[in-house]
Amino acid sequence: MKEYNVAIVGATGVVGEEMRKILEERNFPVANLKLLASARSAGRRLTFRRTGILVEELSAGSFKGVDIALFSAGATVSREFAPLAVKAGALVIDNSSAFRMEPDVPLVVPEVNPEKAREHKGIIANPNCSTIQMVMVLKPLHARSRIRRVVVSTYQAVSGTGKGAVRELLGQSKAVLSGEPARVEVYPHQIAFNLLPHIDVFLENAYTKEEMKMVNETRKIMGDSGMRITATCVRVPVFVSHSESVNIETEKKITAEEAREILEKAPGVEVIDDLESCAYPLPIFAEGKDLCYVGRIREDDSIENGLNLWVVADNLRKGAALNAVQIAELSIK
Ligand code: 3JN
Repeated sequence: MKEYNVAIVGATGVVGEEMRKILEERNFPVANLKLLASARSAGRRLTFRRTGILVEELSAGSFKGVDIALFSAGATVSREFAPLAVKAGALVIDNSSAFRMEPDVPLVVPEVNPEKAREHKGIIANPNCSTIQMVMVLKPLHARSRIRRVVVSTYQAVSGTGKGAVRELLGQSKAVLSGEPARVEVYPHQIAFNLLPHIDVFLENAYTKEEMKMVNETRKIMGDSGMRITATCVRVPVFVSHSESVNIETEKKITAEEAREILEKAPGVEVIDDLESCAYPLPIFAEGKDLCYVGRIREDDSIENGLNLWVVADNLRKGAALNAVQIAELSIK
């Protein structure tokens, strides 16, 4: 079997670490793994297949001999270094928002639009975590009857912000429980025992950038520019896994029973929906798992063809690193 030289850019971040784990878990055919990070993290040693690998400082010359570069170091780094990686002959799979909406960059969720991965010109974009888990359940329902409108509210874990936010939730929780003042550094307000209707920056239309990412990316992935979508993104004091309340309106009626049957057959999706035993998707259950979990499937009687769904997935795995590695798997098939 052919093996590939793989690089992870942002190797010491929460998503970069998960990428390294997933490449190993899924036995991706790696010949050589290069771990790249900022000068601050360079020099650390991380393990891959029981071997220590030295983290190198990312530079313009980092991509010589690299076949596949997984980027998870933010949009600024991607904008600067992804074109250099492409020029050096690598396929870039980029987890940032830098290229997602560019017309000649495919935005791919392998269970949803795998065919788009073939159309790349060197860069394939990984969608935002909240978008990925939503389209995983929208797509199979849309295939039954076109979705006209989506109203989504998210409940996003702090790991989506990175390691500093994980430390902040932990530190603030301990402080509050000990009756001490909570130090606020990462978010504009205390996140422990609180929630913040504010993810990424505010835009001129009063939505946040995270909310507009969900709107625009979903339309692109679903291939339906006329789909009406509105989002409210909320940060909650959960460490891992994003949850979403998703309300949809379809052109033709899909009953709750039909929706359950469709979702039970959907790739990468598992239905957890047993009210008698209080079984529904939970963030602490989804953590470390690869599927998107959906439950609380019920008809919205306030409109003619409405459904309500509750969707939960590990934001670092299916929402980021796993989806990127699945794209890499698609690209070498
Ligand atoms: O906050 C979350 O839960 C997800 C965060 C995603 C994120 C954070 C900073 C910059 C992104 C993203 O993936 O869209 C970006 C970005 O690349 O713009």
